Amino acid sequence: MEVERTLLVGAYETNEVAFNYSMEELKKLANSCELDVIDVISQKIKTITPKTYLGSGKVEEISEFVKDNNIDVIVLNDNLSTSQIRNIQEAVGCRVVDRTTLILDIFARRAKTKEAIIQVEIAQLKNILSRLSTNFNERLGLRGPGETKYELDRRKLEKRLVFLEAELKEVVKNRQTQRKRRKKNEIPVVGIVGYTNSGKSTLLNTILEYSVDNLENKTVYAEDMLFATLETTTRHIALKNKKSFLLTDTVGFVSKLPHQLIKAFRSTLEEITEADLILHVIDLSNNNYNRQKEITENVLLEIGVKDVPIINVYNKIDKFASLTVGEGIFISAKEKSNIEDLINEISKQLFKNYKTVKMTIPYASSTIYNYLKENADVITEDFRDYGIEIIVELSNYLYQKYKHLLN
Ligand SMILES: Nc1nc2c(ncn2[C@@H]2O[C@H](COP(=O)(O)OP(=O)(O)OP(=O)(O)O)[C@@H](O)[C@H]2O)c(=O)[nH]1
Ligand SMILES: [Mg+2]
Repeated sequence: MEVERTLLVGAYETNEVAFNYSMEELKKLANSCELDVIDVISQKIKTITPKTYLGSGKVEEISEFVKDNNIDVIVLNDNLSTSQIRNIQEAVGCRVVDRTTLILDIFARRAKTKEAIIQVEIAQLKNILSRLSTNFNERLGLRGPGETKYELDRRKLEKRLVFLEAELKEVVKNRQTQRKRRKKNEIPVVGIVGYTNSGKSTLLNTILEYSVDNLENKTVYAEDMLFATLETTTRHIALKNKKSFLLTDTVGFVSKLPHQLIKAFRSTLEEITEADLILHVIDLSNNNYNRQKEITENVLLEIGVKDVPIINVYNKIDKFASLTVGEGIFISAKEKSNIEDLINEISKQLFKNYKTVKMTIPYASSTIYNYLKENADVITEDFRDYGIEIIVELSNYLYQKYKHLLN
């Protein structure tokens, strides 16, 4: 495929620092889409021009640049209305896409599992439909045949949307059954969240190395690119003392994440809302980490995370020296620094309700003894005439199950 020559265009009203950062990020997003960024045009504006977003002088300048440099596509930093996009397109004479469409495109390229593929197509369809319907309304009464075509297209797309949503439901059902089964076993779930490229998948891989059973524990894909991960992966982490938890890695967040996308990925993100603990990974080496942290916190609220405790995990300390930025654990997932501190903090939070108890197990019930040796931390054991006396640390689940044996 030929690489498209791309021009990035952005405008800002006040905050230049934040704007420059968002343009840098737009460039990374464009690169993730394999667009060849030729140049960047920015403008400080007083007010947005409703018709073309940018002022007419700027639009003319862009139009000339497009001709002189054989630009194939313009990527706008903001999300514009259909008519704005169309007006700019007509003025500059090349394809124009906004940030939402670009992000959806990246997701479409990365999606591999059936669930992710359906979710992305749903978000794309909704994006197109929202544009089509405004288009349709605008044209209503103006032209004859065009409307009928829009109307037909819209029906077709809506039909496809209904079909996909039903299919997604099916796919998701299976995963939910698995989740329920886990819930029954009372293994706590820890969700890793954070801005894209903050090091979530690397952290999952690193914590895996600290797991004492490493049987089915395959590592996940981690790479220096935006949205390397689109699917949710869960791994079992077994600690010493027979304690264990499930660790879940999932899709990252980004500034101005399209709303349709959050909605479409609801089932993927649901795992986070049901987690027992969240690790919020923050990339300290990024100048804008505070803003990224805020954006992540806002998305968490949007997807309905309310009562889940959160540990802030400041990552990439190997690239950043000062550690006085906030409450949390400071690690390098890549260099594997302070991972034990993090695991201790995770344990402290997850297992704070565990009780250390003394119990006597009759010899006739030695299967219980065997079960506890396998599944709980048996601290002392004493073989008496009347049974086995043990001191053991129990989860609430096991405590309820065996409290009749307590001394
Ligand atoms: N220097 C340094 N680089 C790190 C560290 N942790 C992760 N990285 C790098 O950061 C990049 C992104 O890592 P990932 O683990 O893929 O990040 P992610 O949060 O899963 O990203 P997405 O899945 O794309 O949202 C990779 O190039 C990692 O090698 C760290 O502690 N130090
Ligand atoms: Mg990842």
